[in-house]
Amino acid sequence: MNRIFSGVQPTGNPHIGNYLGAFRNWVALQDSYDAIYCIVDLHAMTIDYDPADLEKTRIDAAKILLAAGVDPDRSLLYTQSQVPAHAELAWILGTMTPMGVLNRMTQYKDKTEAGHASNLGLYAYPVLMAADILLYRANLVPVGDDQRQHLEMTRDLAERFNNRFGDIFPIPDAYIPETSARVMSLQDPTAKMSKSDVNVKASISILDDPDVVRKRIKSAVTDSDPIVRYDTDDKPGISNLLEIMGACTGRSVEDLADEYADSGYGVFKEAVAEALVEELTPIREAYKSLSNGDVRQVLHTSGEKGRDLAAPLMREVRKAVGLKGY
Ligand code: AQP
Repeated sequence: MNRIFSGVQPTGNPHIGNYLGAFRNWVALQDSYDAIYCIVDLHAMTIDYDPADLEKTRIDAAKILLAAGVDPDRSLLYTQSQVPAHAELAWILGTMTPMGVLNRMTQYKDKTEAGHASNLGLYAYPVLMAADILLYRANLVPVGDDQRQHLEMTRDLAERFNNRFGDIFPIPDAYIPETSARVMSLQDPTAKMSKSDVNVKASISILDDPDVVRKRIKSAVTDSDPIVRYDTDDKPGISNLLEIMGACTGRSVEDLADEYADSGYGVFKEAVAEALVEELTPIREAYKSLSNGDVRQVLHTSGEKGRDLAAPLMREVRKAVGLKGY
């Protein structure tokens, strides 16, 4: 069976962008792939954080994934720091990453411009992400559109490594969904929805109550032309809502735009909110039924399996780069 790998940062409340762009596909792909999902806590340390919060956000992220349908009997779900080989492989890959390649990565620029302190970890974030993926010889990486550039770099690093040291890594493909690959902020539909957005009205958390979901959709920024139409350039707010509703109902944005074209924004927004409430309610209910103890047990068991899976690959890598053990 081919393998998939993907990760989420425990940096706050996961939002509907994370769910529609990534988590939902993680759940669906478990049927046909050997799946490894990771709470990437080493990545979360690249921006300012409180150590006391990290435990809560790690458990919460794992609990949300289990509630959304990640099945620990079929997939691994653990935290990145449980498998030290992620960091070791990142170092080795870092030694063959040209500075020019890292300078072109937009995430570092975006984060530092948004006020996050610059540090080596944040700058080298894409190298650690490449290590996460390559460590398990993943063939496919289901992610949102914002990770496209990092995936390209991962492919490039795998090729560089293979060319120099022998064919060790498969070249992984990105799996980016056709709709909702970039769910936009509800307050600025030209920017992606993000956990780190300080404006609470900009996003909807996966665990938000139905009333909060309805309020957020009602206050979503749109435009003054009352026609519901899919046009990401002229009507980014309405297009974003159409994509959200399309992802929740399985209907195309064109079909939805036809149905709601003349119904007015109020009626359309109510329909979007109800579709979202229907999609999120089972996850919220399942989340409530899981205990922190259950989640820790899953992480513990999966972490052990992750270390066992990574060990033979790291032996091969060390030997290939000239670090054979004694
Ligand atoms: N808006 C989004 N639309 C679709 N997919 C998204 N993803 C993230 N945002 C969207 C995908 O979710 C997975 C986990 O990503 P993450 O943990 O990096 O989430 P984030 O929301 O990007 O996190 P932060 O902490 O808020 O970071 P910034 O500030 O960079 O946005 C990934 O597959 C991602 O593609």
